[in-house]
Amino acid sequence: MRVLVTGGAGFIGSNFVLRARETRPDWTLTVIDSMTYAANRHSLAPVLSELGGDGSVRLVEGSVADASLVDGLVADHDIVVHFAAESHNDNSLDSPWPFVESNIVGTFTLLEAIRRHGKRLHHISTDEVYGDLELDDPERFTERTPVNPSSPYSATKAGADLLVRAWIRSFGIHATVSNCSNNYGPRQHVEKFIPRQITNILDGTKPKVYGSGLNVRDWIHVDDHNDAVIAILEQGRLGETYLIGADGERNNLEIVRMLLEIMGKPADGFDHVDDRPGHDLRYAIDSSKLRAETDWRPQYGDVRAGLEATVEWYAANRDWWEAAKIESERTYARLGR
Ligand code: TDX
Repeated sequence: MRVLVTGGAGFIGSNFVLRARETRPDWTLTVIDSMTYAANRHSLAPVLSELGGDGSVRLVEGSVADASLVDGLVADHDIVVHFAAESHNDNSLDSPWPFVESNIVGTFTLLEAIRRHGKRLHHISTDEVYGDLELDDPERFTERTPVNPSSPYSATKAGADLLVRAWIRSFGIHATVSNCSNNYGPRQHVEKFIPRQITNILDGTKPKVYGSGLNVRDWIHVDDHNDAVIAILEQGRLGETYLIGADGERNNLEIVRMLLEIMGKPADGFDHVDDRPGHDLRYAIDSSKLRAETDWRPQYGDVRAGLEATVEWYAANRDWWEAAKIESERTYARLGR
């Protein structure tokens, strides 16, 4: 099977490429990535010949919103796994247009190529499209929860999801959608919560918690997410949406205290900073449908074990993150967070 991975030099996409290389050696993988600040060629080092890797993956630099480039690539592959997106909420509050362009125009461009060439699409999305839950709400998000996004980022992801659903219904394209909860793991950009705090501690700076820190996220290790995507590709029903989650609900204070403890620092060694405008309170995923229809089960049952491995990765890979850290903290200083 020839698989085109959009956004394959980003966090989840690059981990998907490495995971698929390991578990599906018969697949041919091509990456298209616009190589924005959020991408890192070195994430793909084991598979890129120019970085001393085995040369098993081709990296094409370009945007998913580039219709002629996308048309040629889609024509040459059997399936497209669409990770490419602008993904950081804080950036979408500061500058929303790149989110509309990548997430909405990019997904539209891909859908049109998929329709022309009769290929299969798997569209990667987020639980944020459903808005947020109260802390004490007994319900979790399911595939039937109505979309209700809060931020420019989540609105563009909800828009993209709806485009995919419309192309399935109106044009009969072969596609599936997955909405996953918060990912963590190696190769995540240091602007995100967990790597920002790990690298702060490694740099001798205190972690920065927005507002009260009582906001809850449903954490999943990136390899568990990508194994679920592979399960949907192989066992999912065309036209369906699947929610991916690993029952990893923790509030931000619990995560920061766990990181401080893992890294041998006092549990109260963090700062509270200004809250994010419109900050979603809680996300929580019910992944019963995925578990009923595929044999996928998360391998990292325990968030703490996953965090320990992630801390080790950042400690051992300073070269990978150091330059991005300087840029990212410059942006946070400007935003006052
Ligand atoms: O320094 C920080 N301090 C802090 O308290 C940062 C960067 C974040 N936070 C909080 C905000 C959130 O409650 O931590 C939580 C997680 O923040 P992010 O890592 O920015 O993730 P979130 O906004 O929850 O969105 C993430 O999960 C869903 C991804 O960035 C999205 O792309 C994905 O769709």
